[in-house]
Amino acid sequence: MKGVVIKSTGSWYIVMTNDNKLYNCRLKGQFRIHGIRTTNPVAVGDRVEFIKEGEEGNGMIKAIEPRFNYIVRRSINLSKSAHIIAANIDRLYIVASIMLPRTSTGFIDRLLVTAEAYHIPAALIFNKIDIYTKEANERCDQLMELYSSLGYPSYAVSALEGTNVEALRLVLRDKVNLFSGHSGVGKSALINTLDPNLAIKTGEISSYHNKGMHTTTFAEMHPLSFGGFMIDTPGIKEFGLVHFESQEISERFPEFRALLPDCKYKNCTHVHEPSCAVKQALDLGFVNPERYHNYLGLLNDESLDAVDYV
Ligand SMILES: Nc1nc2c(ncn2[C@@H]2O[C@H](COP(=O)(O)OP(=O)(O)OP(=O)(O)O)[C@@H](O)[C@H]2O)c(=O)[nH]1
Ligand SMILES: [Mg+2]
Ligand SMILES: [Zn+2]
Repeated sequence: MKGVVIKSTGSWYIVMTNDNKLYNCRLKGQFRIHGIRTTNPVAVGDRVEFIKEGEEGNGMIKAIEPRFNYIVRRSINLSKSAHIIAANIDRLYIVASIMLPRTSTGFIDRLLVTAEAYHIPAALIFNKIDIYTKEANERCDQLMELYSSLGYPSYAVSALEGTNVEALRLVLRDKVNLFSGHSGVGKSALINTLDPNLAIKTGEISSYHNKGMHTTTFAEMHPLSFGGFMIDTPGIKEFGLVHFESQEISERFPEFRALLPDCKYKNCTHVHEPSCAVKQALDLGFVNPERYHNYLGLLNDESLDAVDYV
């Protein structure tokens, strides 16, 4: 039998087959995934082979199919082991907000670099447009234009009022989608609005900190009634774990990657080198100054190198 892992509850995994049947499965023996040591051998999104065993609806996982991508929570460098959040993701959506809580472009860019590093196509969703002021709306338009131009599809929605949710349904349909972002931006609420059959728990925004309360505590994959899956994840706190080499960071900025062949030095870091095409483009206004600023931040501050899901 074959299926996809939609939930992990410690030593049990809920596996869904093609005909939408659910099985409670255990793992057989030790699993080693090539290349990385993981605290969890099987993650949400993994496609597995299992056999029925024991009571009706129970099974035993025999094999995990090779992943085409995955996203991890722990640094491989620092702790020597990683927690896999999810595997086989068609698109990672960074759910952001201009207000309550505000998402910085520094945070967005760090997450985009991470998605690029794990070879996961990324997109942006600005939620809560129902509460935006005129200035917030302008900022939202500006960021949507910036990120779309870089190849990251961008959407502005309201989970509360359902604005532009239908357009989002069309792109999510029949795909494995992962929502990521700060606590309180409305990841779970948006999934509930997208598919009213779901009733995922949502939280309040702390009135003191204007931040979410970390309501979702583990990644779970929800089958969508209109086809495909939505992986809801816990809100991210910023701090550095995954280390990227300078060269790797510049490769993860698509607009810099495109300009590198025009830099004088093939290993140009676009900081101090003469005849740098990125700095020239920046002076001419073709490279966004905020992106360049965030790039320098990533190069200089290792504590900002990546993100952790807490
Ligand atoms: N005004 C407004 N509030 C929203 C919207 N979407 C979500 N909220 C509210 O924001 C709060 C947080 O929503 P959640 O869905 O729990 O946020 P989350 O991103 O899942 O947070 P974590 O699970 O903690 O990571 C709730 O009080 C929601 O009602 C929206 O479009 N507009
Ligand atoms: Mg949530
Ligand atoms: Zn350069």
